[in-house]
This record gives sequence, C-alpha cells and structure tokens, in this order.
Amino acid sequence: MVNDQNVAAAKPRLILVLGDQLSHDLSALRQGDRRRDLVVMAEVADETTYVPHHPRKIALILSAMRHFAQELKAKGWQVDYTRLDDPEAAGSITGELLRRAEESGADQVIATLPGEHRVTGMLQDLPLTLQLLEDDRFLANPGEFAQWAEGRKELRMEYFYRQMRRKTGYLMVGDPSKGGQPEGGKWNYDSDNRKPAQRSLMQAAPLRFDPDEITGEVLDMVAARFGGNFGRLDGFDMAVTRRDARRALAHFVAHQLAEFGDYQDAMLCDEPFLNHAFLSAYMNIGLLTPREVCDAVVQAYQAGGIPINSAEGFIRQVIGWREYVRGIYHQKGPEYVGENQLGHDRPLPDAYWGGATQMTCLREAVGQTRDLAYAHHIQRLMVTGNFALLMGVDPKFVHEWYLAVYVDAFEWVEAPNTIGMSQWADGGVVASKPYVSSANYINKMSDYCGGCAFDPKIKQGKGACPFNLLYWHFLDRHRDRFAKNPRMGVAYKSWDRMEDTKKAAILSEAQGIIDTGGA
Ligand code: FAD
Ligand code: DLZ
Repeated sequence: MVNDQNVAAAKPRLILVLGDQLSHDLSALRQGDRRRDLVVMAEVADETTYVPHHPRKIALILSAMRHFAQELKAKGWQVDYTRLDDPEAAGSITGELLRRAEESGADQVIATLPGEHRVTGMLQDLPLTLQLLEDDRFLANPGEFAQWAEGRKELRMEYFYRQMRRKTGYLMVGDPSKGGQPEGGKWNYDSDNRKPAQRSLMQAAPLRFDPDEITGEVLDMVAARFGGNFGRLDGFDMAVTRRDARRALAHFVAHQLAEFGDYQDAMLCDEPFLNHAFLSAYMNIGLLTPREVCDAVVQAYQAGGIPINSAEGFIRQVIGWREYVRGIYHQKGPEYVGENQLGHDRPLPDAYWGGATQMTCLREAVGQTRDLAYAHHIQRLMVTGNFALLMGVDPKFVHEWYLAVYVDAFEWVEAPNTIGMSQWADGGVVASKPYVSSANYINKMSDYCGGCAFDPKIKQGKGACPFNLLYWHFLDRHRDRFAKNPRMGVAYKSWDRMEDTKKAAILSEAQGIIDTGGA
C-alpha cells in the first residue's frame, strides 16, 4: 500500500523543467510526486550562449523561470533552482542534473521531450535512468504527424491543417467525424487577408507589463552579462507569468483580433505589431497553451463581432502552421538544420546585425528586431528572409540569426520556418516554391518604399531597388531547379523576353550587391 510515509522515504527522482517548459500541466510534473521528487530548474551558461540570444529573450526566459519556480514552491514542490551567477552552477543542463543527483542520491530523471534535438541527445547521454515523456502541450504528437505524412509525396500544410480542424472541431459546423463542414463553407480565407495597412486604422498594440522586483534583478544581470549581444534590453515590458500572459491574450482578443486577418500581411514604418498577437513567445515557453489561445479566439468569434477571415486566419496559424512545423522538425531529425539544397554560401550581410543599409525595409525590420526581439511573419519572410535568400546567404547563418534574435525562437519552430519556408534549403519540403519577390510585393504591402533611397519601380540602373536586381539574379542562377516549377513559369517567361544587354546589366549590378554584402 502506498502511503505518505513510504512515498517520502523512496529515493527521489529529478523532474527536469526547462526554460521553455513553464507549464503547470507539463507531462514531467504530472508524472512526478511532490512528496518525493525534486524539480530541477537551472539557468545555465550553455543555454544562454549557444547562439548570441537577444538580451530580451534571455531576460524573458530567466525571469519567467524564476517566477515559475516560485509558483511551484507555493504548490508544495521542492525545487532545486540554480541561478546563472551561482558560484556552484555547473554551466549545463546535464551538469546540473548530475550535481543534483549526487546531492540527493537520485538516479532517475523524468523529463518532457525538449524542443531541440541537441538537448534531447544530451539527456539521452546521461548516466542516469531517463524517462522521456511526450510534450502533450501540442495538439498533435510527432507520431500522429508521421502517420499523416506517411506515403504522401508532398507534406503541404493546408491538408494537415484540415485534419487538425477536424480533430479539434475548431470552426466546424456539425460533428467533424460525421461529415461536419468548415465554418462559412471554406477551409481557408487567406485571399481576404492581404490588405495593405492604412495608418488611420492602426490602434491597439500588445499589452505591456512593468517589470517587478524579480524581473528587475534579472534585467540587471542580463545587462551586465549579455549587454554586448545584438538587441536592446531597456523598456522590457513582457509578461513573465501565466497570469499576465492570460491578460495579454484577453487584450489581443478584445482589441486586435477583429482586424487580424485584414492586415496580416501588411507592414508599416514604426508600427512593429499592427494587429499581430505577440503571443508566440508566451506559447513557446509554456505560459499559455495553444489550446486556450484558440479557445479564446473561437469563443470571441462565436460571440459575434469577429469576422471569419480573422478567426480562421488566426486558428490556421496556431493549429496549422505551428503544429505542422513541429511535425516537420521531428520528422526530419537533427540533420534538417544543416540542409542547403541551393548550395548558398555567402555570409550574412552586416545589416542583419545593425550595420548601415540604405534599404528602408531592411532597416525597419532589423531595427524593430533590435529594439523588441520581434518582427511579424511577413517581415521575417518577405523582408529579411527574402533578402537573405536572394543574396545567396548560407542557410546555416540565416538559421543562427533567427534563432538568436527573436524572443519566440526555439529550434523546433524556428528551423522549419527558416531552413524550410524561408530559405528553401530543404529542397521544397515545406514550401512548394521559394518565397522570393521583387520590390513590387514590399511596395504593395507596406509604406517602406516611400522614403527609401531606392525606387521599387526602377528595375535596373541608378536608383534600382536591390530586390528587383537580385530577384532576376536568383531566377537566372537557379534556372535548372525552378524553370519547370508551374508556379514560376510566368516569371521565367518575363526574364526570357528581356533583351540580352538588359539581362547582362541586371546580372552584373546584382552581382555587385552580392559581392559587397548588401546595399
Ligand atoms: P501572429 O501573426 O499574431 O500569429 C498568431 C500565432 O500563430 C503566433 O503567435 C504563432 O504561435 C503562430 N504562428 C504564426 N505563423 C507561424 C509559423 N509560420 N510557424 C509557427 N507558428 C506560427 N515563430 C515562432 O514562434 N518562433 C520562431 O522562432 C519563428 N521563426 C520564424 C522564422 C522565419 C524565417 C519565419 C518566416 C517565421 C518564423 N516564425 C516563428 C513564425 C512567425 O513569424 C511567428 O510565429 C510570429 O511572427 C509570431 O508573432 P505573433 O505572436 O504576433 O504572431
Ligand atoms: C533559450 C534558453 C535560455 C536562453 N536559457 C535557458 C536556461 O538558462 N535554462 C533552461 O533550462 N533553458 C534555457 N533556454 C531554453 C532551452 O535552450 C530550451 O529548453 C532548449 O533549446 C529546448 O527547446
């Protein structure tokens, strides 16, 4: 018979909680017993330095970890918490586990599957018994994704998304298992979600939170240790507890969701958020679950006042893209981040680290990344991603940059977006065609081009926008790969119709930009 006495007398086990596993319902915590086990949480040099993280990202994670540890203690858990400046600190997650095992006599670790293959590998190499549990904070598990993927020639997100709509019942009319139909009769309202932003319509930004004492202490430490990393720390105003993250969610639903769809792809100078949620980091570190975020959005839709294109557009990002990229990450394994199917080998232009550029779009996207550790999806995909791809930057450098500079960046979500969607380095697993565009796209969707040193309408010669020159250079140098792609045929026909002298001038000017590392 199990009673309190013999449970407490049993050897303790170590329950690992990583910096992106700050959920009270975490599978490792559910498996543990607070009368017997020790929760291990550690701020470690290895995790804070394996890429030069933006100081805001480090501050968010460490402050949220400290708050979470306090909450666990209040719930009766024994928490062995190591601070980064603790002189006893081992410096790595596995080092900390070994140290705590030695101190307590524990020989077993219970952990939830980490969000990075690197960390999983480290845990598996430990000389301790490891119980690795599924991360069921996601709506689909890797096995379910693998089953969906099996036998398919192409792993297109749209079809996975429909399966997830049926599974969750979100925005479905009637029982999905008995032929229920998508709300409004269509699965996808994306064609309504491409309106250029109008400055007069811009209203609410995400909710801001004043740092408390714990956050203040973390900010001082981060400033002292990581002040040299790319990115500003002053003005840090993010939620660091579940309670505040839920307030941020409620604020988004009440003030930003209604026009989320319409302006999803729009970009404006000095408007970093527009109608975007700024909730990815809270979901990714575990303060919010994707399920409760979607529940809140669907409830608001059902209550009225939220257009279907906004509700569906948002739900698709979370149950579609977010779950799909995680599936790809686990399906493709640790080698995925090294993919480079286009053989690109250029360095990342200095402009990505704040170096001077005359291109307003790049300056805006990188500038707000430096200030906030945030850029929305279209800035990441169609400005910084597009430019790196056109420039032929080695995808490894692009991947490391995105992993470092965004507050929501964890490899399971960042790598498929960067290596796959943005850089086409996986040869088309995620994207059926590369996300490249000339200046026309950015000019249509933003106000960046108005005051720029370059003219989006000039295709070649003085004042020509680098996107125009580089776009043709990309098509020309990858003709063998893409000329037969049905979605790129029109572009190749336009290129082929151009006079040879004009083509030569474009290629030579583009090469000049590539050789000098940007404009
Ligand atoms: P919103 O635009 O308001 O969208 C709502 C939610 O949908 C987000 O919070 C997010 O959870 C989810 N979502 C939207 N698009 C995606 C997507 N493509 N993949 C996964 N989830 C998505 N997202 C990350 O969370 N971490 C990353 O490291 C990351 N790296 C990216 C790198 C590149 C090159 C690109 C093109 C995209 C990347 N994204 C990443 C996806 C997307 O840009 C961010 O999720 C989004 O900008 C987060 O801001 P938001 O919360 O305001 O999102
Ligand atoms: C990203 C990060 C940082 C900066 N610091 C820590 C830390 O000190 N301790 C910790 O447990 N986790 C940290 N993390 C998150 C881990 O890097 C993350 O858990 C793995 O990359 C797996 O997603």
